[in-house]
Amino acid sequence: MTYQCYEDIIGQASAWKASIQTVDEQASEIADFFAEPIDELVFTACGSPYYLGLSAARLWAEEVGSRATAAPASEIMLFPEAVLPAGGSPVLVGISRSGESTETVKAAKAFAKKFPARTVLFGCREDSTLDRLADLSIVIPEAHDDVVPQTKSFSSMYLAAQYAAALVAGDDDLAAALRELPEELPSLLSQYEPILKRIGEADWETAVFLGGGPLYGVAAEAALKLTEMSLTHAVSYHTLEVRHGPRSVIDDKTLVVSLGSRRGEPHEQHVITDLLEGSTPHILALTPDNGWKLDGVGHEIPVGGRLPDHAVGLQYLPLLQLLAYYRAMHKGLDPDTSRNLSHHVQLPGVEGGT
Ligand code: F1P
Repeated sequence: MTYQCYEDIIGQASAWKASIQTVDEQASEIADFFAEPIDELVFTACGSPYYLGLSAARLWAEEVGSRATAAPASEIMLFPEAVLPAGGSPVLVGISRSGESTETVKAAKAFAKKFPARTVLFGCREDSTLDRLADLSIVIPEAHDDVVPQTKSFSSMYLAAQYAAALVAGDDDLAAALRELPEELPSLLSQYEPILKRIGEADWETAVFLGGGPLYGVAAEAALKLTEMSLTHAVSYHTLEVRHGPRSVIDDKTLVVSLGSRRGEPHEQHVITDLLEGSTPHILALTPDNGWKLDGVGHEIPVGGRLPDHAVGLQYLPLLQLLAYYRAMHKGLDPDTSRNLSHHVQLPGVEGGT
C-alpha cells in the first residue's frame, strides 16, 4: 500500500510546472505590485509555511535588497505592536495552503488595517479567505495536497516565491535555473530514493537537521515533516550552531542531516568532520553541485547542477520528504494523517476563525 503523500512527493514536478506557469501568467501584475517602494517584507504563516517564509525572506532580502523578516502568524495576531513595522512602506507576504488558518487570516487583517493594499498571498486554494484579502494573490490549485503534511504544496509555493523574486529582481540566472527544476526532479528522486529508504529504515531514534542561510528554513521544514509523518523527535539548527550546545546530545542514535550550501562549504564540511570524529555514525550530507566527496560519512547525496543556494533548497526538499515518508513506513505509521493534527487550524470563537 502507498499513501497519498507518497504520490504527492513522487509526482510533484507537475505542480512545480504549474507554479512556474502561474507566476509567468501574473508576471506583469507582480512587477506592478513590486514597482512601488518597499522598505520591508514581512513573511508570515503557521507551521510548515512559516519555515518557507524563513527561507523566502533570505532570498527576497538578497534579491530585492529590502529588509525581510519572517514571523509566525500567531505572533502578529497576539503581539502586532512587537512584530509589525511601526511605519514606512512594508509588504506582508502571507503563505497558506488552505488560505484559512486563523492566525494567518488575523495577521493579514491586522497588517491591512495599518498598511492597506500591501498584502501578498502564496497559496493553493482559490477563493479562500486569504485569497480574497490579498492585494496580490499567487495561487497554485494544482499544488494543493489534501493530506495533513504539506509536501508538493510546500515546495510549489516555495518555488513560486523564489521565481517571483527572481523576476522582480531581474535575476535571469536564478529564473532560468528554477524553470529547469521540474524537468530534473524525477531523475533526482529515482536516483536517490533507495538511499533514502535505507536511511529511513536504519537504527536511529531522533534527528537533527542542519542548514545555513536560505537552507535553515528548509532544515526546519524537514524536521517538522519528519515529526508530522513519522512521529519522530526532530530539531533543526543553523549548521555552525551545533557546536554551541546541541552537539552535547548527538549520539549513535541520532541521525544528522546536513543541508550543504555552496557559500558555507568549508565551514559546513568542518562541522561534519567534527561530528565524525565524535563517532556519529548516522550522517546524511546533502551537498550542492557534484558533492563534497566526504570520506567516512554514512551517505552523501550530491544533487548536481550549478544552482544558486536558494534553488538547491528546492532540490533537497523532495529528498527530505521521502526520508520522512520511509521513516513512517518503517514505524508502521500512516503519514497522511499524522496524529492530533488537522489539514489546517481554525481557532474556535476567534473572529476569522470557524
Ligand atoms: C498550515 C498547516 C501547518 C502544519 C501542516 C498543515 O496550514 O496547518 O501549520 O504544519 O503542514 O498545514 P495553511 O495555513 O498552510 O493552510
